[in-house]
Amino acid sequence: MRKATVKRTTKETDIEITINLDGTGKAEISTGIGFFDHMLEGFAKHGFFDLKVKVKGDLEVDGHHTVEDTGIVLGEAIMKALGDKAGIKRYGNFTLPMDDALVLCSIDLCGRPYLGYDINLLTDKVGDFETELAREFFYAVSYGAMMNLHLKQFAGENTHHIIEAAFKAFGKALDQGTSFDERVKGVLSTKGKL
Ligand SMILES: [Mn+2]
Repeated sequence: MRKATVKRTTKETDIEITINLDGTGKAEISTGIGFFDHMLEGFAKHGFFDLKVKVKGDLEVDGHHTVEDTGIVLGEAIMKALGDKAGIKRYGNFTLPMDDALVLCSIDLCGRPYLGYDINLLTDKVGDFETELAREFFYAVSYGAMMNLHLKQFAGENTHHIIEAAFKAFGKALDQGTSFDERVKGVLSTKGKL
């Protein structure tokens, strides 16, 4: 089982995340922001990850530190769980429809951080979640996990649907990139290291 726990405590947030990349989609999420919990549950369910996320953030300020730091710790947990990346497909790609929304997520577990984010959201908030934080989250994940992460929206009018399609597409793409291909000997890189 490729499983890892990462804890991180600052004056702004107190976070503990456990991820099992070879799980079943079981999630226990508590961030204090209902919509963000809903997004992480969708990510775990559709990526078949077991995910425990416990966050105490300074929500009396706003949701920024809570969402950004959860991204950092989730990214670090993904990288730790991946270990030496031997035998994995490395690349993952999924275009996910959700009613009006159509969002592509494409990843490379290459050891280099990069975020491409072409998502246009029409409302400032969904529930208690400030929608500009979606970008902060994915940026933090891409750095924490040292992965290339591209999100591109092809269609969508409903902000809840667009963000949810992005999180689920990320789950599907990460499931693909972290899964094994028996033809891969060592790591899938001409450099010999990922
Ligand atoms: Mn929903």
